[in-house]
Amino acid sequence: MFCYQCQEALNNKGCERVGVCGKKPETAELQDLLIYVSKKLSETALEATGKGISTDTAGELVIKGLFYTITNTNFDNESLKQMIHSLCDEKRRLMKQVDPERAARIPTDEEILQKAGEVGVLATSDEDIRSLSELLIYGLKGMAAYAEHALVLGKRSLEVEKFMFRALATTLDENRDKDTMLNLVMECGEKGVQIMSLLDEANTGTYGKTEPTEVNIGAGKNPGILISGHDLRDLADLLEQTKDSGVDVYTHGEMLPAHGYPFFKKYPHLVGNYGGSWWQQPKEFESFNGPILMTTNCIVPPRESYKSRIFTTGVTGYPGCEHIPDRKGEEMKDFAKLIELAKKSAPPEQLEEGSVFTGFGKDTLLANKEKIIDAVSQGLIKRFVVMAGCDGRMPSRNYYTDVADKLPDDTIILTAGCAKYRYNKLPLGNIGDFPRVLDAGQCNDSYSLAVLALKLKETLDLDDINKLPISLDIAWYEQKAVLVLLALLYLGFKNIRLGPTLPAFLSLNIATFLVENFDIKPIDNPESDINAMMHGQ
Ligand code: SF4
Ligand code: SF3
Repeated sequence: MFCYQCQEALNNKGCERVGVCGKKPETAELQDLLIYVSKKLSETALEATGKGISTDTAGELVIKGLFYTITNTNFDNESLKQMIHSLCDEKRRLMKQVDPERAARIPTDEEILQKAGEVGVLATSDEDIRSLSELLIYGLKGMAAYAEHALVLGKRSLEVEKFMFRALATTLDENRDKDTMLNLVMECGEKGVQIMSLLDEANTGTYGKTEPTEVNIGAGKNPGILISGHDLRDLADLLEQTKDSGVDVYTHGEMLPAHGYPFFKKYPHLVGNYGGSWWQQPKEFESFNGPILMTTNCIVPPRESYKSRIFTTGVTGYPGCEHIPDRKGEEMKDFAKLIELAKKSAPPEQLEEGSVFTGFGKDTLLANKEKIIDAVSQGLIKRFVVMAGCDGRMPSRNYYTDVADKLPDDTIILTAGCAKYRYNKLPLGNIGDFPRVLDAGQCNDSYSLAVLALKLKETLDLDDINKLPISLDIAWYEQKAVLVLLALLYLGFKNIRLGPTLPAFLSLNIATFLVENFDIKPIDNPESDINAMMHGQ
């Protein structure tokens, strides 16, 4: 195996024997194969779109296939194989319509499975082409995740899907050059903005515009179900089925921002958020005592002591954990097994008490735009620091806690994604009506922060977004953060600090290109970075 797609890649080079995330070699090779068949299906889908043949199913399968391979999403070889079969079947079905003769020559699934181990990252020998291809593929994985969430809520963009087909198909072209790949990487950022905007529309259209909300982080006396990941529709189904059951529902990790949507406030048994970010699962899932539903990444390989309480659903999978099947049409998913188990479980052990704030999505931010501009012109707010992205288990991520803690009192931290858990429980106080940490939501809601910046630029009549008093200090871990980064670059943001380490998949030349053209920089120590950011550097 060889994998270097996340920030934990061993020695910041790559995992070769087993993943730091716990991914085994066979799983890694099946994931590589799933990417490969996604590329092969994309080639055919691209031809099909040229002939006016519907690619709706191919689009859905490529989206799901890529999402399966995001770090900490699916560790289950059987479901990976199933997905590979589904993509191969769809390729045959589409090719029969495109060109029946070529359809007859498509290898069998058995022949394709034998390619596992041959089609991974290292199959591309030129280091810079490999680097750009993987940068593109990881961006596409992030795009697939957001497209999948939008699809669940009935929204899709055929334009984005067509781009995914074209980009994936290009990575199969042995003659692809650096310029072609660079252009696709930039276009990936553009389509990233589109897909995050579509997801925002899907989320706010279905569950209402987010509003500032205080979320309890303590534990109650009833047994509970913990729901983790990013899928809001799973939360809606779960809340409906647990109504009046005596079982409380707690959000975990990236589900915390759900509390900001008006729709979920009608459920009094959605009582709070339990625990911190994904990597603290072993300790926190142990003490939760009740069933836990993983709707998307991030799954940490569970300990035997609580494994029987973990349920996967959607794109997630873990061998030995029960998988809740997809909903049929407009029906709800059936969470009866979790509810039954919850009723027999002890209530969660209290880990902490107090509350955190969320719900500062684009609608709240834009509604407060004039107030924000006033606070800046009166000198009450000197600078905004965007600390969006992911959390992770490396101790070097204490940097983000230190930066939040040491930033001057006249700064506001804008956040989205699970990076917030490094500082959202610190007593950082308020500036006027605003808490000093404004949480826009999940990682995809970084879009809200970008929209705020674009609107401020417009209102203040600036010719460059980088003239705003905003600094970006982004934390990354998995591939959705790669898409968010590409989207920010597309929107013209420069001078982004990226940590805790620069990606292992950037070759020296590509890293140099990004540094020279976009002023991307690694993080340094909190004091010097704060000093530089306060001077707009
Ligand atoms: Fe290693 Fe990250 Fe790949 Fe897991 S996802 S194998 S930790 S690089
Ligand atoms: Fe977190 Fe996994 Fe990235 Fe959605 S839940 S931000 S790491």
